[in-house]
Amino acid sequence: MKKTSQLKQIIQSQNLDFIMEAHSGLSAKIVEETGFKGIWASGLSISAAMGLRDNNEASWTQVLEVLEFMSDSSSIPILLDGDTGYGNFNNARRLVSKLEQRQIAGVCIEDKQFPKTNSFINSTAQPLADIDEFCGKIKAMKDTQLDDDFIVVARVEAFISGWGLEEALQRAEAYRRAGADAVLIHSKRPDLVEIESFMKEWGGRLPVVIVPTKYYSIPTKRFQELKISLVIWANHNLRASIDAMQKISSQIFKEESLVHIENSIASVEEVFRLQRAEELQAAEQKYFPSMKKDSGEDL
Ligand code: SPV
Ligand code: MG
Repeated sequence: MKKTSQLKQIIQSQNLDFIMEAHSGLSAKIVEETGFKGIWASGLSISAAMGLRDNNEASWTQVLEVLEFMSDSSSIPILLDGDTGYGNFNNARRLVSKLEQRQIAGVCIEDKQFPKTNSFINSTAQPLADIDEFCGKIKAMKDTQLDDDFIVVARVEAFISGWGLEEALQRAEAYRRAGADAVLIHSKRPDLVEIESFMKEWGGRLPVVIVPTKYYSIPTKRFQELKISLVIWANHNLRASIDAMQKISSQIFKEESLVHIENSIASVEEVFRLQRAEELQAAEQKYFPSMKKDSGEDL
């Protein structure tokens, strides 16, 4: 099945599904190997991995380049966190074309203004997009996609920006009418109050996607009961790797030795495995007959 159709099925199925954050070719591969059905190409994580802020400091083509590595190293669908679409309707529709060319299965855009700021930084100071303008963007994106199954998720930031249920519902309904395939309702509360109130009134008009970063303590069963379609574990590979890198750097710095760390980290062989080094060795035997089996480095 095409990656787009896989993502569409994940979002439209009655089951609660989960996609996991990745921010590089390597992390995308790890997410797939773990068993996840899909990948969240997180704007926060991709920018952080570049050493940048989540404020559109990375250009959209730099993000595309990372996506290309992610898409090449995995075979499950990728949903891009497309921020605000990197500009107006014209930039957003060009983004769709470029994503389709790279076999990215869908994109999520949020109703804020370019350049955006992460939803958990000074969130009430962040102006929302004009509803009509955002609807035009969704329409332009849906009109541009060549593959009918390419997914556009409309992310509602009303709760994040301090607005209430009425604003969230009005926006979600407008985005549904504009052609969005699903809505992402974002909340920064540690509880489910906003999500619950939205789900009650929404009544399943379109599949709903959530990002429980701030309400991490809520049991997943509650999301199922509310008939959420898709949960995004949005930044946990990035955060895990930051923690691991800080610890290992600090230990090696202090000990000026590798004696105590070698067995606590991935082996070099594991790096080679993830890079598919064996495939190249086999290809060399096939396409480069003069290559002696035992020449070169030991792998
Ligand atoms: C991201 O992963 O970049 C997101 C989700 O947009 S959040 O950071 O929760 O806003
Ligand atoms: Mg983001």
